[in-house]
Amino acid sequence: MELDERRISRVIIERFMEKLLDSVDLDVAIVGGGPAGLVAGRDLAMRGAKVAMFERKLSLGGGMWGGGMMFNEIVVQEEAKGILEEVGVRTVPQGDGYFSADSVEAVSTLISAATRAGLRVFNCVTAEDVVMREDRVIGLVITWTPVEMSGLHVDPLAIRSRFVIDATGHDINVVRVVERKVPGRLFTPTGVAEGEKSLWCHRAEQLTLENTREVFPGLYVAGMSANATFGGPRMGPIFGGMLLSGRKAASMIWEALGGR
Ligand code: 48F
Repeated sequence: MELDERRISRVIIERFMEKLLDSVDLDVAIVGGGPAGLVAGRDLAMRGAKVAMFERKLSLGGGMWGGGMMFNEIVVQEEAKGILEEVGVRTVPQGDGYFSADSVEAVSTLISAATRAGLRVFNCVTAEDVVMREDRVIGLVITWTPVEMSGLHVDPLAIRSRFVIDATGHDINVVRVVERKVPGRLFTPTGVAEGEKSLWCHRAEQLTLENTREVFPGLYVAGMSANATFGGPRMGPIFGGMLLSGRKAASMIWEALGGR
């Protein structure tokens, strides 16, 4: 068989367009492909939700690749290790309820599990705004990250989604947009994002889970985003809270979708 460059291009273009066209109308749009977004995406896809993830970088995984200070090992606590193990990540007991995992194995396996469950992924795509109707988030405004980076004057595209998850980590990029556009209306005590507090590992892990919830009609926060929105502390390179938060966001949204 003689390879034909045109055929290769056609396959790529057609397959990508199919994916993109089928993602213009979603049950759930997840912004950010770190550990929280990946677990939420896998859980929702496993249940049968139509769910897509938009990640601004070329690779998914967010802050998990680098372990702690580029030592590529992560720590999880007893309650969360099951999430790693159920996708096939090997964990190593370290005594007293601490478990470690290789961060590269953890990220690559979570990505694989999420995509194989049916999560559609659009990498190199930045969510720059939300679509809003009568005070409810009903979708995302997306653009290619290189367009955003280069400052080209190109209009974005919009997609609809019944729910959006801000899993953008410390930056809470989606929450910040909503805060700017409808000031004082977030479901936080002050109506605005409280901002993340300095490191307190134990409290942060508890609060990440508690803070995983709807922050504006149609918009949920998961992972570090939850603490940055509701004023919880950061936790450093322990990742159990991220995994459990992604799972909680998926369960809440699945219920809000009617659990079908
Ligand atoms: O930061 P990130 O890994 O978020 P997470 O899932 O996990 C946090 C931990 O990694 C770590 C921690 C635990 O110890 O505190 O920081 O809560 O992943 C967030 C992802 O969102 C992407 C970003 O590139 C990263 O991969 N992202 C941020 N803003 C946008 C975005 C945006 N506007 N559009 C698309 N992706």
